[in-house]
Amino acid sequence: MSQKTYYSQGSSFPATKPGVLRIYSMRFCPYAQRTRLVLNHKNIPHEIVNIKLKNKPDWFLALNPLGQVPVLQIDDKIVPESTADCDWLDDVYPENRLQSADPYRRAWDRVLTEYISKVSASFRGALLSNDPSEIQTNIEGVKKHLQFYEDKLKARGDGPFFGGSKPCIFDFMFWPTFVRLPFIAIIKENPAANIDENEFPTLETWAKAMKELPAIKDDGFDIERQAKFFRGHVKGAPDYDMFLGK
Ligand SMILES: N[C@@H](CCC(=O)N[C@@H](CS)C(=O)NCC(=O)O)C(=O)O
Repeated sequence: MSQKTYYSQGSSFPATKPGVLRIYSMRFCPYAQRTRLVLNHKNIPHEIVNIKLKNKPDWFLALNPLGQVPVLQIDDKIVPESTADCDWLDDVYPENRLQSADPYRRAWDRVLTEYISKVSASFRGALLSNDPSEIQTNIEGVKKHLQFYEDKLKARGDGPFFGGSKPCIFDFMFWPTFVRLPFIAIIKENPAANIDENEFPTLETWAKAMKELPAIKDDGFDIERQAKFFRGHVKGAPDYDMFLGK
């Protein structure tokens, strides 16, 4: 199977192979990116099946009635939801452990993960609004939430990562959201909407360290390509095949 093929309604189910881990993904999805990053960081062999989310195959809906990517599958085990996926991967493939052995820290990593929805809500609010004052309020919201993460990371004091000298699951949960923040300025064609990294020096150091991780480098995230996909997506015409093979 080519990892560059997308599967849509009417396609036949690509047969699984015994013992081969598979991720159902979509290249531009931040949640699927979380799971792909963890797979790559932990060097877990896997195959990728890309799904056209606007036109999902029936067999995909049977696998995950929520109809969302990512989903992991190995033999008769199926795990949807990026957070569950990544915890499960970390337990089954313990090399490069990502969950803290300290229960308190582990609990807080989960809290930090939950709070990402606050960043995402303000981010989406800014992206989807055409009202300048609403956009500005949402940009302020993003900044307020970033300040929360800046303070938490600084308080941990053992960075550069939220996991300390090595990344933890939360680092990979947060990255796909964080790395998309320049979208607001790109989509709104307003450089003033850019979030100045200097305002968040601890997060800036974190971002530099994250960019050096092989899993992040290999992922090849490109904000301009992502923005191009997003423009099609909001018009109801996502081009899933965009940049395939490039
Ligand atoms: N809570 C889910 C969210 C996953 C999600 O929203 N995925 C989107 C793509 S980015 C999706 O599959 N949407 C289904 C659709 O567009 O129909 C997770 O963390 O895995």
